Amino acid sequence: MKKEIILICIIIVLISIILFTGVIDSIYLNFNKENNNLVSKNGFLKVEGKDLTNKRGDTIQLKGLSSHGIQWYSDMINYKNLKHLRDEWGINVFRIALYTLEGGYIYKPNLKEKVIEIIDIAIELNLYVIVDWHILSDNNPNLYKEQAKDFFNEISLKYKNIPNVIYEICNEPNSGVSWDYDIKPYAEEIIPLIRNNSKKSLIIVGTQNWSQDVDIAADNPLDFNNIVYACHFYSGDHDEELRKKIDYALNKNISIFISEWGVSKPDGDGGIHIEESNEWINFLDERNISWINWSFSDKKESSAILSYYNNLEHYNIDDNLSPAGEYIKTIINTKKTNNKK
Ligand code: DCB
Repeated sequence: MKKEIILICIIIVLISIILFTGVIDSIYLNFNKENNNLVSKNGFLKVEGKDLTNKRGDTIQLKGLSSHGIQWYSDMINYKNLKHLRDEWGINVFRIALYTLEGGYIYKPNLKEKVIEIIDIAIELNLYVIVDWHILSDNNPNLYKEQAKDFFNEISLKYKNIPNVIYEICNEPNSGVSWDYDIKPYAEEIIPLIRNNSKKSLIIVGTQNWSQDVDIAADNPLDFNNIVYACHFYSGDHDEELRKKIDYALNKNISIFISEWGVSKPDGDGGIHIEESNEWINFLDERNISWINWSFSDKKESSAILSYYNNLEHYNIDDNLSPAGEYIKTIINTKKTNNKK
């Protein structure tokens, strides 16, 4: 008799264990499903006045990381790490910086294959992904306009009607290049070409003065829908004065997107500036402005998120964060990420 009771007790305990772990399992699956569904649920992003919204018109704020130049720092951009950044950091977007010069696409057109590889990973992970035509020392986007046209034509045809893919057509025009006479006419050629292939795609347009003079763009905006204007800042130098330009632009009802910012000085180095970064993040969160941090790389400079990367199979990026990386991880994680919408 005693033996039977003990046996029954053991069976009950076993059944409870199975049931209980099953419940845990399904909670876990549900949580993961939420994250896995990001782009399927939100679809093509749309611009409504100054707001970025999902396909149903709910506002959405993207937060994520930018690569460094993929001609130099691409080892760390793989499925495992992007999945980790999505699931553990809560990023919902990744930016691919395709430099034109400095050993970039103009010299190495096969970098396009790398871009495609990363886009495909992002699509598999249900993340938004930005294809950034990273002009910099070529300060005028018209310098390599023909190459830009071919590139964007090809990519937007390949990813025709895929909502994950966002196009950033000129990173940072600079050195006296003007919005009215250089950048706007360039955009007026590139945008129709992308939209002809993929009519709902969101497009980010760089602005004059290293993508800072969004006030000038706001005074003479593009005549297309679903356009966001890039504003870039580095907390080591940029402050209230630049935030005022953003508010000016928002008051003119154009949409601003921080497609690149860093905790450092504008050269990517020079220490991390946490206090000013906090000012910026509060400002952006209050206005639901999307942001992308520079950079997901292990370059020895303050803005890089990784301190060291050794490319081992079992490498864990969280064990190798720089001070910038530690900071960025907390600010992506702790604020509303809108992944739920
Ligand atoms: C931007 C660029 C980006 C650059 C970062 C940080 O440049 F879009 O490519 O990244 O901001 O400077 C840096 C890397 C460095 C690298 C350098 C050249 O972090 O490792 O050596 O690119 O490839 C800005 C942004 C703002 C300003 C100036 C620059 N500004 N800039 O306000 O004056 O000189 O590159």
